[in-house]
Formats: sequence, C-alpha cells, structure tokens
Amino acid sequence: MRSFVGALFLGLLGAPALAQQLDADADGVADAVDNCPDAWNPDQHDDDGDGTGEACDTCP
Ligand SMILES: [Ca+2]
Ligand SMILES: [Ca+2]
Repeated sequence: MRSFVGALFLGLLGAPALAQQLDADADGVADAVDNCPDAWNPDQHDDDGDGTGEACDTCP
C-alpha cells in the first residue's frame, strides 16, 4: 500500500515537473521560464527589459 501511495504521489508531481523541464531549444533554460523558448539563448539577454530575449526580440 505504501508503494502504491508513493507511486501515485510521484505520478501527480511528475507530470508538472516534467513540463517545467521541457526545453525545446536545448539551451538549458526550461520553456516555462525561457524568454525565447524557441531560440537558443542560454544567457537570456534582454537589454530592453521587455521580457523577450534578444535572440528572438523583433524590436530589441
Ligand atoms: Ca530553452
Ligand atoms: Ca527584449
């Protein structure tokens, strides 16, 4: 019973944790917090501070 509860607990926590770890551009910054989720920009530079990284900002 204990292992069943443990598995259920991990299952509930595992799905959102996995979503947070998705990293479409493989720059090491998870999509959930990446300011350019589809552009490789591990430095996350955003000089104008509009929340969109330089790597994908159409109006930097
Ligand atoms: Ca990323
Ligand atoms: Ca920007």
